[in-house]
Amino acid sequence: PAARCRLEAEPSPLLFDPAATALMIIDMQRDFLEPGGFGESLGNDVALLACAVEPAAALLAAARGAGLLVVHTREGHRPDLSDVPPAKLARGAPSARIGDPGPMGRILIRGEAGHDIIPALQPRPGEPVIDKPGKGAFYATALADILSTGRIDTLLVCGVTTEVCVHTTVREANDRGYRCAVVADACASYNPAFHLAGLAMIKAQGGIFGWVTDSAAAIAALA
Ligand code: C5J
Repeated sequence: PAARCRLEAEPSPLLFDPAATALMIIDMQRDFLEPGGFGESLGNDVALLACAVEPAAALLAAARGAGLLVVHTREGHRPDLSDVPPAKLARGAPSARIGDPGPMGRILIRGEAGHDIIPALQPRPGEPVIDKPGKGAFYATALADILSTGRIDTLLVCGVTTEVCVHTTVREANDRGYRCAVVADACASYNPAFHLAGLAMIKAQGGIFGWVTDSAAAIAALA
């Protein structure tokens, strides 16, 4: 498809066609961003993710305005835990495990309040919501089919956390041939050093598996 927009990014500008570009918002769920959910159960300070909300909301508005396909993802599991690998369930020493009761319902379980996307980034009808059991958005989901049906070749990616679900998804997408630009300030990590390192890894070596940009540049490119 014809490349019509120019995104300022590192390590180089990226030319993209909005009709072939999707915005992917990764796991901006109450379970990760609000107290009492999965993120906090693992010992994290969830306030560290709040900085990504406004940039992601501005990016979402710009993407909708430009007519991009918007794809939301949610990490979570079936109520009977049949899709949780035992190794994931048993990992670490959390204060509450996946499926345990919490103030936002059962931790990381589909249908519970904590599993929902935060109010500022609620999906609109018609926007695909990918429920994923893993860190990457392609594993055990229909994402590949949705992107190929939409004739998508480029992804703008934001969400949480930079070095876990954003990174895994971008690595998977890169191997599948998608050009991925990660929107740095619309991503966040419980560990700010990991956020920076994660972004540095993506754009190193001439953009070894993607590009890094920010919300101002992405919004300007979509205007
Ligand atoms: C994590 C995620 N960190 N969405 N999930 O477990 O990054």
